[in-house]
Amino acid sequence: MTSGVERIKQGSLDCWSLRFNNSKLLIAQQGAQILGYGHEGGRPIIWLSEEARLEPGNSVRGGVPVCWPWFGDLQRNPQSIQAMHQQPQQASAHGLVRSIDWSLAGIEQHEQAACISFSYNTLEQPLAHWPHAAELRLSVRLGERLSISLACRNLGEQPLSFSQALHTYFAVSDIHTVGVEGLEGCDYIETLDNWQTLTQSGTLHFSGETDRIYLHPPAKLQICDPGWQRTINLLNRGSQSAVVWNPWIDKARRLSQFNDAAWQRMLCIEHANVLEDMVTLAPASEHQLHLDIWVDK
Ligand code: TA6
Repeated sequence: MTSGVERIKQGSLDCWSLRFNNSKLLIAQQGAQILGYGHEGGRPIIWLSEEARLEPGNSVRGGVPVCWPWFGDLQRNPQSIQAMHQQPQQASAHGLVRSIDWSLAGIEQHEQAACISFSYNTLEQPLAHWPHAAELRLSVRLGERLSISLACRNLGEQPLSFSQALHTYFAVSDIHTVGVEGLEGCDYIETLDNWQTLTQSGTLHFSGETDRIYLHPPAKLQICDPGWQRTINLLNRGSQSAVVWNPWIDKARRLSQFNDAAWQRMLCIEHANVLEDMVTLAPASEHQLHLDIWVDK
């Protein structure tokens, strides 16, 4: 068993390369954003746009963007989350921390894994128009599985309300042939059709733009990819909402850092706490969102 952690530059971003046996992972200090994960000589498990702009201050398309202290459009969030921001109408999508540097909190490598963690403390690095005291910690453990955890601690004297997501982009052989198992029977919000609530019947397959918020899905989901003869397993704790997104043809053309044909090779399954699953933390308390990812051949 060999593991290693090496600091590297990727584009203009300060990154770390983690290795464990034949697994490899790339993570950027900016946004504590995982930019890639896979096995040596194998196909990627986590997808990064071939047009990704790896430049400071720029959100990067792909990997695992951390969406916090809100997910999506702030004005689509519960009032208590909107009220945490001084100018909610001006706020950009997916929160404030995915395109700014976090602090390196720790590196560890041993026989069983290579680990790295980053923290973001709003008392030390204040966030524009969001004057609240909180500390985030993003921890990654690269072993036989990839384990990601996002912890948020309320450092203030008032309750802290937020929504969040690990906005994970997965690599797939062909979106037309992929199925997502585990969602059958789950209610979901169809954001592309008046945000109405519908119920998933059977395996989720894809035949058009898909942008759904699944409510109370099971802890384990699977991406079944017959083209690459693999199943990506996703096991989460701490999230009761999962966003499933593929832009398909037309939206792909409108997206930044996104090749017109890339929609066929990616799928987002985002473990989140959004809408009724938002988080409100009492002073000094902490919330943790964990995600384990591994592939069965
Ligand atoms: O998670 C789904 C989503 O909200 C989509 O609607 C799309 O906007 C995607 O996130 C990408 O958002 P971004 O701001 O990274 O381009």
